[in-house]
Amino acid sequence: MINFRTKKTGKKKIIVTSALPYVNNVPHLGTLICIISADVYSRFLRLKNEDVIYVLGTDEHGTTAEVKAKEEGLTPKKLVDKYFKIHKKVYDWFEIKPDCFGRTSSKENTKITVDIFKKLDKNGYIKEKEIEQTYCNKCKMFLSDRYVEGTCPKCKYEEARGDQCDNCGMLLDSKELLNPKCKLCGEKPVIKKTKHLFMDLPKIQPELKRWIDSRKKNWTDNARTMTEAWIKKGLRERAITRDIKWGIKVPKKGYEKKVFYSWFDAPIGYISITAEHIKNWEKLWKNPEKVRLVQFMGKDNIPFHTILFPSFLIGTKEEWTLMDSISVNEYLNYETGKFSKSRNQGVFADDAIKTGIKADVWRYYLMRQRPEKTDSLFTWDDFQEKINKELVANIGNLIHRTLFFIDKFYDSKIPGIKKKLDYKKDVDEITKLIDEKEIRKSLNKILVLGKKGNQYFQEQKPWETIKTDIKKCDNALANLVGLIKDIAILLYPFMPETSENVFDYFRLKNVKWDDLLKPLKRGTVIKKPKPLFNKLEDDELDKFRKKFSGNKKPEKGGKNMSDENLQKLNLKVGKIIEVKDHPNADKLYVLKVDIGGEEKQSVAGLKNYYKKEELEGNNFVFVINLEPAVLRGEKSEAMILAALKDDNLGLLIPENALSGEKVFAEGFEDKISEEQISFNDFKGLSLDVKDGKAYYENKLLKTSSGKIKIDKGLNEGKIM
Ligand code: B3M
Ligand code: ZN
Repeated sequence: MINFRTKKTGKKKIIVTSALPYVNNVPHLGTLICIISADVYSRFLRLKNEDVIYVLGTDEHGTTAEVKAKEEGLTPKKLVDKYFKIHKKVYDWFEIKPDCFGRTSSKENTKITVDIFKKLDKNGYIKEKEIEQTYCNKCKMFLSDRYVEGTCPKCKYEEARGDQCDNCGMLLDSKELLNPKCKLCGEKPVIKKTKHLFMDLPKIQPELKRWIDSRKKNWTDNARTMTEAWIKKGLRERAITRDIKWGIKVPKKGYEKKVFYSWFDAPIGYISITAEHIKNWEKLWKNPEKVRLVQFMGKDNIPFHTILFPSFLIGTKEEWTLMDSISVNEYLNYETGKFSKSRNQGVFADDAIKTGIKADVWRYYLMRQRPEKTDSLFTWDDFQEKINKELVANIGNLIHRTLFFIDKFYDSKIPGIKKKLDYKKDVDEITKLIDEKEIRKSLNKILVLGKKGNQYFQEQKPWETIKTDIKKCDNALANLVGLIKDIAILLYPFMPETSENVFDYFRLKNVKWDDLLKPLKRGTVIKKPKPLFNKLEDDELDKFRKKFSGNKKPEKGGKNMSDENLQKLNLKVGKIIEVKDHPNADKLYVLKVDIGGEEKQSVAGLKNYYKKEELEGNNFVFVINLEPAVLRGEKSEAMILAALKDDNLGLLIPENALSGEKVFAEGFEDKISEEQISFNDFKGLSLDVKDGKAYYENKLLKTSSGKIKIDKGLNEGKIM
């Protein structure tokens, strides 16, 4: 039934990378999202018979490690050794199987980094510049931003870090801090001049832009938008050296006391980690004709991979394998806020291991909640619901009831098939989605297939036909067994151990993929089935919640995530592409709206308030789950939201957001109902503007890209 294996014909090889995590902490579930995504994707490619090399490792240099080492009273080397071990253990436990695994503090990385630097220098892309920097007279060293603390110039928070204020979030330069203090000795630092090396990005920009333009069609929206914005603004020179000790020494006169910026050598780590394992690494990394590079990362890493890293490689004037496609995930948040080890808030990898819940189940949940287009939320209720309703009641149930039936009524022997069940379309969809790195969606479709299997079981009623129509019963069970095996194959990239268990029932453990894809033989004696997943009970869940939520209560969602806890309005950002006058009404416009690539028509009474050109090309907020209506002969499939006060009307403007993004009440980004609602339901909801901000049921409305502004300066009013 399943056949998506391609023939090996000297096609392209594929390098898959996932961002290299810093090793100064135990990774949390959010960090694992990107790594598991790359693992799922590369397992899928291997299953397809592609030549894939998955590269993973740890990012070990830089200020983050140096600061943490001081905190723990270790040398940076001891610190990264300690956390490297922890990371390695975590990845093994989560069944992450890179082909090459390594560290950026390796000799190989120094060698390749220095080599690339020298070529950049020779080709005139490295500039020397004198800058002013904070210096501690007592410690006799320049202080990188993180080594300075002081009062935030904006919010007056007294413990702001030199690079950022943790209280108001403002990005800072340590020179701007009021009452600056050296983090090491408490002394007030002075400003001194120092030289640094800069990558001449303005000089390489034209060439870089040509490359970006040739590739960006393969990038996720977030990566494309951010990169284009950087290019449009014009690139600036970027320092690639730092005044710290822990890092790769800069091989240039006058720079003996400096090291490379960790974002210079970290991406080069992908190359050196490969080189440590594969002698002919240049055949992979300097072979753009034959090799494709696919990179997974979180959204804060975009410009380093679409601008900096490619510039470093292009500037050598050698032929490197540059990124072909990128997959950027957004953030996973925890129910009581951000993940924080020090506040004992959130689930960290070591905690996850200690819960006793299998790695496969965690992998499943993290990919089901993969923040693909917007941030997503980890909540214990949702975790329980997905385990119990999806793994236990859908997939697990289908597998168990089928195998149990065969065990009990067929003497464990697989019966023969007469008429094959057809689910090729489902399989094609699932594999196409994962090919396109739509990992979450692909997993959703596997669930749909599981549901269809359960329905088929119900319709076929084997418990009756076993007595009344044995041929029909045989056929149903044989089909179900085939379907189960295919589901296990499709699930393999996500849940390898579970799939192996299913293969084992059919005595197919450790057989080659090609053999696994062949139909099951009639008469095969299956092993005695045991349930694959355990239900997660309430009392256990409460225990976890207590343990991992510090003293804070979840922001929402009481016991069960029930319907009343859903955001009933499905709101999205839409871009108006065309405005026409309504043919039969003089106050109405007919709008053509793009909502994340889908075109919808909307009829809106805006003519007295807005000119066409104020609307065209701009983003607004639309309700997309309202019953479609026909207004004076024109259909309306989406409704634009506006605030109204007396005779003034202002539309809701999502700042920085892209068409298609979710608009949600704070805390509800992952609890948005898809169900249609009537206009009467809509009128019953509370939507209003207070202090110039939009609220839905008294919760702030926003997108994961930013705030919702109310146009025309409306400060108060009703939203409709
Ligand atoms: N270590 C940042 C991070 O862990 C950084 C990624 C490096 S990728 C070459 O998010
Ligand atoms: Zn000092």
